[in-house]
Amino acid sequence: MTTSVKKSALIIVDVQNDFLPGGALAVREGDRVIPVINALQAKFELIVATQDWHPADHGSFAANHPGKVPGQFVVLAGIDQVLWPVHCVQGSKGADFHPDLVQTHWKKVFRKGSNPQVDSYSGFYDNNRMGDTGMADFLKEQGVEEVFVVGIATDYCVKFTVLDALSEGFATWLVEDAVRGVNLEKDDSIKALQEMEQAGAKTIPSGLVLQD
Ligand code: VGL
Ligand code: ZN
Repeated sequence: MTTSVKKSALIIVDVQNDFLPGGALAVREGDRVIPVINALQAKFELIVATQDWHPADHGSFAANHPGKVPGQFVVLAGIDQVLWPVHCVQGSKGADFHPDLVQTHWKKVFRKGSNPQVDSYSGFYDNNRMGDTGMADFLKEQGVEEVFVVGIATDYCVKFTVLDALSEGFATWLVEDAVRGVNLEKDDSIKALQEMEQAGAKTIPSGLVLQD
């Protein structure tokens, strides 16, 4: 869609209760993406979602590193890891998708972050690129050439999903009003958008996608 005839997929990243207002790792205005994403879904034949899905002993939780608090760093799987509050624990309400998010036409959900030893921001690969959710192969088997990425958080899981989508050869669009960021530092989302564009992603407002 949108100025091309490539087969497209919508990738909905981590629209889970813990990332929404009132959640354990609440993203400001995170809930605002929901009506936008619901409208967009009507435009796509192929929709997939990612779900942050951590065991309680996950190494990205500050609570699992005595003396550490969220925002501090440790080394996890050889990579600098910022520590988070406990969030998206497998089977918890915080890990559920928001009830207002329409799920009826999803083809598949890709869970990530289940290995306690490494975090997984991208919906494709763990942060050390060892674990693979299978999403790249799935999309390729479906003939997808182009992906539109939406959801939370612009500066973490959305960004790394976009960068991996590009590295897998997908033409990649970021729907700019269908994402929100954590912004540990106030410009993180803006920087993330610049990084994604530099890597080859295109940004587009939802209005243009809906018009098509
Ligand atoms: C996310 C921080 C930790 C995200 C997931 O979905 O962007 N951020 N886990
Ligand atoms: Zn997480």
